[in-house]
Amino acid sequence: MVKKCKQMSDTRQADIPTAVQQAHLDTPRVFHVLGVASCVGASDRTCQEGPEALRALLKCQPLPDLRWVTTLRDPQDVAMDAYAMVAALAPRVAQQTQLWSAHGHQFVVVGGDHSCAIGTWSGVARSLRGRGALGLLWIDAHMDAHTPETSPSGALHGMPLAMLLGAGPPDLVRLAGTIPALQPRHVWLIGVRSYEAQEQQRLTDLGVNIRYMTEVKTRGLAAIIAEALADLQRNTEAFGVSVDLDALDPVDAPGVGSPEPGGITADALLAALHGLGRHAQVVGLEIAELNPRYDLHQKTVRLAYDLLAAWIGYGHPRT
Ligand SMILES: [Mn+2]
Repeated sequence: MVKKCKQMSDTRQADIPTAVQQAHLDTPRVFHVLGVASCVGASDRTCQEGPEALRALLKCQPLPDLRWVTTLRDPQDVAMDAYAMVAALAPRVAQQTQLWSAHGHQFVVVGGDHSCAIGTWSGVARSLRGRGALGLLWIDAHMDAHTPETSPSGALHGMPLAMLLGAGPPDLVRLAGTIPALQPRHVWLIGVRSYEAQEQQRLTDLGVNIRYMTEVKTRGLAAIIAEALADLQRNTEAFGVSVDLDALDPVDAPGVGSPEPGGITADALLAALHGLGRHAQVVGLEIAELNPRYDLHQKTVRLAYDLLAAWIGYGHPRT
C-alpha cells in the first residue's frame, strides 16, 4: 500500500483548501460517491474496473468532504443479456440518487459504462417530481441517443440520453416515474464529434441544445458552459453534469473505451467545472467510461481525480 501511494504521489496534487480558499466556498458539504462497477452496456466490457481504480487513488490522496459510500455491480450472470443486467442495476442506482437528491445531499456517480446515467438521472428526476424541472449538462464525444432499433452495435451505453428523453425500452424509460425524465430544452450536449444520423435527427427534432466540438473549438469551452449554466440556473429547479471521459481528447484521457480524436482539453474542462459542485442548484456529477485497462501511466484516473477535486472547488482553476 505504501509503495502504491508513493507511486501515485507525483499526480497533480489537489490543494487542500486553506482558510482563505475555504471562505469562498459557500456551504460545507459532503459529497457522496457511488461507484457503478459495470460495463455490460459497452461492446468492450472491460470498464468495470474504473470505480476501483479511482477509489484506490482517493485512498492514497483523500479529498476532504468526499465520502465513498458504496459500489454497485451488475448481476454478472452469464444467463442474462446486457439489457437484463442494465435493467437490474439501473433501479438500484436510481434509488440511491433519488434518496440523496431528496435530502439535498450532493453526489458523484463513478462508472462504469455510460448506461449508468439512466439510473443516475432518473433517480434525481424522480426526487424532483412536483418541484420543478431537472437540467443536465451532458459532456460527451457521442450523442448516446440511439434506440435499440437504430443502434448499429446494440450497446446500451449508446442509448442513455435517448432513454432519459423518453425513447427506448419501457421499463428503463419510465424509471423516473414521469416520461420523459428530462425535458429536451433542459439538456445541453457538449463536445460532440462522433454520431449517427438517426441520433442527430432525434435530438435536433426534440430541441436539445447541442454544441458540437467544432463550436467548442471556435468559442471555447468556458463560453459554452457559461451559456448552458445561465440557461439551467434560470429555467430549472436543479441540474447535474454527466461527463463521459471520451469527451476529452485521447491525449489527455486515453483510458476510455471509445476514444475520439480532437476533443476537449483536460485543463479547459477542469477550469470550466471548477467549484460547480458547491452551486446551490447543482445536485451531482457523473463520471463515466473510465477504463484503467487502456490508461497510460494512470493519466485518465488522475484526471478523474482532478475532476473531482475541481468539482468540489479544490486546487486552482486552470485557465
Ligand atoms: Mn457517453
